[in-house]
Amino acid sequence: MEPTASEERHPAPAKSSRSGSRESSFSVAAFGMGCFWGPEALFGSLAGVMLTRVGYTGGSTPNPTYRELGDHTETVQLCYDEDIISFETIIRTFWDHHNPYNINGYKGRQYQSLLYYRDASQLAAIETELARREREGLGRPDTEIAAYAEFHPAEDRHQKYYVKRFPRAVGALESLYPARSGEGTPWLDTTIAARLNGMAKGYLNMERLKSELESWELSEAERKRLVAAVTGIRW
Ligand code: MHO
Repeated sequence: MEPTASEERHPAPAKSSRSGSRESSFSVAAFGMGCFWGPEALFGSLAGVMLTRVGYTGGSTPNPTYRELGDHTETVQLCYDEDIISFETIIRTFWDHHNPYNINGYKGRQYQSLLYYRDASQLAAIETELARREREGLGRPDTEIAAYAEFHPAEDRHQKYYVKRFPRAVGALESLYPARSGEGTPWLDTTIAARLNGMAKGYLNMERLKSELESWELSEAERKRLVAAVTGIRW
């Protein structure tokens, strides 16, 4: 079966959201924590994170590129399902996996610790977590915390950087999501690519991925096809 529907490309979780419409429980946030390759793999390995994308945010320079970043910061943007992963878990992962102090010394805003939130409930979770960290003696991070503004996706070569070191994994993704004319590289924007990118960096193993795949809302035929493709990869 051809995975043409975008639902299949971005498999939604089995659990439906509170309001009944699946998409309504998806939330977005963006994180700067140094070179964006690693954080994309880290967050991409987490169940509940549906899509990841690296890009540039936080500055005012129009049309930033990797070479002409201006005052922007390298960030990873996540789309996640809050019925599966809490924002609290995401922000703890964020602060536990980079040094949010003192990082402005070496590359200016490129590697700024940055957190872009989208709504009031995320901001409340951030304030709770900041208070908890202070109580535990971790101090106040230098993280720039702001309401979501523009996000400029980075060049394709920076997307899913680690899985691209494994040509057979890329081959499997290409066969699952073949490019159609004018579509760019469709596999880049899939949940399975986010997971395999996490696996390429060592954040996830095949057993965990296989068990997570059991909970994805897919037809059995599609699930079998996905499992066969990922377990068949010789890394
Ligand atoms: N690893 C690179 C940084 C690339 S990242 C997209 C370096 O060491 O310069 O900033």
